[in-house]
Amino acid sequence: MKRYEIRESMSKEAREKLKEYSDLVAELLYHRDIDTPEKAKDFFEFSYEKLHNPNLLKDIDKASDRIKKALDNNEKICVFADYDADGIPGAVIMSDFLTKVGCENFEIYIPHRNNEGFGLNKKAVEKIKESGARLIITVDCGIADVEEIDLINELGMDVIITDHHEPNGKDPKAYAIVNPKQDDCKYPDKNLCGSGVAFKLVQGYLSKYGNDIPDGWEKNLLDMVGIATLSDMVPLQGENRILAKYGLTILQMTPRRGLLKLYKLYRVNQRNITEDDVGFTITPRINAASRMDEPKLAFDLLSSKEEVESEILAKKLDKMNDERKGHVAAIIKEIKKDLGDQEMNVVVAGSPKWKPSLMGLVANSLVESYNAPAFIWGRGEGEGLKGSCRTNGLSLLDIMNKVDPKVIESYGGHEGAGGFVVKADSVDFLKDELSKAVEELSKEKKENLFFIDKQLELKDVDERLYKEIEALGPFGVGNHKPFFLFESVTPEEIKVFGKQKNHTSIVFKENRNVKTIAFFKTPEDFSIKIEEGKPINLVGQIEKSYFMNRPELRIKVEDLY
Ligand SMILES: [Mn+2]
Repeated sequence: MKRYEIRESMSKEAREKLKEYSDLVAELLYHRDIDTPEKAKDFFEFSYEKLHNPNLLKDIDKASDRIKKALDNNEKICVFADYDADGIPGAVIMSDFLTKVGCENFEIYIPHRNNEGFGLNKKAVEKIKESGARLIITVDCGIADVEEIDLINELGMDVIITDHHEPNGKDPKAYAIVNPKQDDCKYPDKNLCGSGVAFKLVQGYLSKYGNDIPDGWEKNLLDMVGIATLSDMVPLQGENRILAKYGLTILQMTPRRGLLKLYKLYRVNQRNITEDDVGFTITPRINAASRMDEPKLAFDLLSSKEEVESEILAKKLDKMNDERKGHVAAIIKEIKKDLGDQEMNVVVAGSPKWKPSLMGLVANSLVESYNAPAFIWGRGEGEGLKGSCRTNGLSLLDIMNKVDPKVIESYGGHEGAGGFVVKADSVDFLKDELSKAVEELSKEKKENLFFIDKQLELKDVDERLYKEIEALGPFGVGNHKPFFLFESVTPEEIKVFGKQKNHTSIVFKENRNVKTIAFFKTPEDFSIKIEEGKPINLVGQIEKSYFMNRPELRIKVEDLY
């Protein structure tokens, strides 16, 4: 079971500084390190003008000049974009931009997730050369691809890298590198996602060469920047907070046919689209395309200008997403059958028959089921067995760092989500190695605490309270949706619902107006037995659903204990 702790309340002095806000808002701000009236004012002010000048980015001028030259000489341009829900919207941004500035001679290249993998690769570079391109513009990748970039130069092409990944000491010989994370880049905000950087290049280009383009035209692209910013897990602070907010605003009025089809298919309420609609509905569908071996499909859908075509593409993507779910569910079932319900400190499973692109989703689910880090591998093209890992406590990088490099050949990622490559002849040692590493680290590690933002009374949950909370959004990484504790509340009615009877709804005696919902959980899935009439503690988030056009205030359960 998790251990919960309520964040300490504010001192009198701290409260005094934020006196123009309610107790709740002041406390939520304070725990986000927003502790002065100036910072609070800044936090609540969303103005497009607050975005930094794109010309502060290193090489932006050089990049713009090179694009201009390509347009003037009618050189073919290839946009090479990553296949995920950051790269794909970025490709749409570049495609819209090039079209707008009158370029017809360009192509979009999105690599195959399983066969080509992340970033540039030499075969792709050769193909791009054969297609007649003279200039390559990367989106959301490229900063680490030193050898591929040498090849691009050898083949007589130029490359502009736009990326937001850590440069990790390598120094690719690109024509221009636009990446705020470069040491010598003075750009004040280092946290943009890949699409954010691509958008900045567009802004920079238009500020120099965009005289014929209507002022502010680029704001139309913010729906794509918004999706990418919310999908790519970049902190929603500073510029990203504004981009996410404007992104949602543009998503509310986007004319993109592909998006409208997705909204319709999944009953997303366009006028009230939220960050959760993006995260739970749009992002997984964009990712489904590459996971199921058709990365271009998501790009085609988002950039489609045709009514009939977009309808067909949306249905295809929907089918593909269902297939993806089916594959993932089958793999999870297979693993669970194999492992049974024994206790284990790490879940390890794999098969050369599984697509590496699905392993992250499988690992996610197994972390939940076994309450332990999960390492799941499959095989793509080539020799290596590629896997994904997820965790709920220990840092994955710490774990993999302890494993013999003869077993885990290479790895990358963050504390909570990563990827790794295993040598086929040492895969039998993987489980023991990981288990040993986890055991050692668990000894060193202190207990994992889960912080609750504030304790509330159920009777206080109403529209007014929701409005206060909502004003702090958009929520996501770096600005989480607040968790509240409702202590000793009494279930009056417990129901399971949904086609597969796998969700639970509870009405509590203390506030019958607000429904409490636990998705993908039945009453048996909680660590305690829940019964009508027996008081329990509820940890949850207050939100509003617009499903089927029926606004409904509700509490989403995080845990019952
Ligand atoms: Mn990215």
